[in-house]
Amino acid sequence: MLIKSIELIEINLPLVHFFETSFGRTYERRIILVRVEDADGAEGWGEITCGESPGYSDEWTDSAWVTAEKILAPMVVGQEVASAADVWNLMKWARGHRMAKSGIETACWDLEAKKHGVPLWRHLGGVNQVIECGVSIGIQDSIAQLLEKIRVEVEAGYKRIKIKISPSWDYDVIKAVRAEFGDILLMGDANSAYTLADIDKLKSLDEFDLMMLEQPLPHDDIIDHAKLQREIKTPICLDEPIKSPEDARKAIELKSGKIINLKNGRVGGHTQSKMIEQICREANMPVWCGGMLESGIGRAHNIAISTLAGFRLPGDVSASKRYWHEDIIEPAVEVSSDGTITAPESPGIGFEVKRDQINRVAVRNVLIN
Ligand code: OSB
Ligand code: MG
Repeated sequence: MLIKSIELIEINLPLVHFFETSFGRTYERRIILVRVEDADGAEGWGEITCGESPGYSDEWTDSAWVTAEKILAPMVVGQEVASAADVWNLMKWARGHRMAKSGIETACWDLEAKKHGVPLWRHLGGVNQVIECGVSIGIQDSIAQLLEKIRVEVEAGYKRIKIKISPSWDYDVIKAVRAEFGDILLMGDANSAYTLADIDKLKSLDEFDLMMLEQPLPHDDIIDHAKLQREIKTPICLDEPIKSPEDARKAIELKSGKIINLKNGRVGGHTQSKMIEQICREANMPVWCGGMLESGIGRAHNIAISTLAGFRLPGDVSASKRYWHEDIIEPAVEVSSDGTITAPESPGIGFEVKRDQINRVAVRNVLIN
């Protein structure tokens, strides 16, 4: 493929319900979409999944925009690539900025799958066309509000419930959820809100039989997590610190946790995700697909990667309507009453991109050619 141009489009989409984590609350997403076009006029779509502020990772909308426009897109435009798997290497010289890279890289995978006329999930080597879905529920204004949110999702059929926790929203909250919903598959995600000094509090959560505790300790740590894992029964799931296949290898070697939440954006795209999936599968470490409050385009890429064999637990991949009044793809992502999504059979991401709707919510765009 000869990559002829890359278009970046920022869209602003208000969330149906605010989303709060231990690092802050979001009401509206500022999402960068990536459209790549090759010399034959074929197109592919990707999404840069960073947040509006550098709370989860050091990338955020404005930093990713300028990096993609000035540094990364020029490394790819005008290049002839034998396959989408080589696009990562074109941008490798630049350190970091994995979410910006992922937006471009995943768009090239969509483009390539469309040119071959195959669904992206098969092109990536996926084996499970039907994927299991969970939900991630943010910190709410009250426990009653949280219980109501959980009820809606349990009744919708989702396979597991993840709640965001923090030192001021943990023990009593989880206790109330267990009292109300019994032995549902339940987990907590702290987004790095604790340190080893909180070990007694974290130990006390063992009584709730959580499926896992996601990222309790600092965002860049895999050493203290290993210490903590030796002290608690609940399996630790790593999110923020696993940015590369090497990080995954080291976390496995150190026994920093027992599960990895794998996100295309955080690791730099499908090629890196595939490498991490393989390392984890060979080490018998389950992975599952995390989410970044994506629009339909990022969501479609998450569905595709979730079909790989190593994705053995329900992911944070859920229906469009939980996030958006109107998604930018057609059809919107829907979850069946048994809590699953069936990856589509049509070529590429398998959903139609609604360019008119994108134009209505776009606030800026730029073409690099
Ligand atoms: O830690 O997994 C996380 C959203 C934004 C930033 C970080 C995280 C999340 C989620 C939401 O948990 C998952 C989703 O529903 O997209
Ligand atoms: Mg997380």
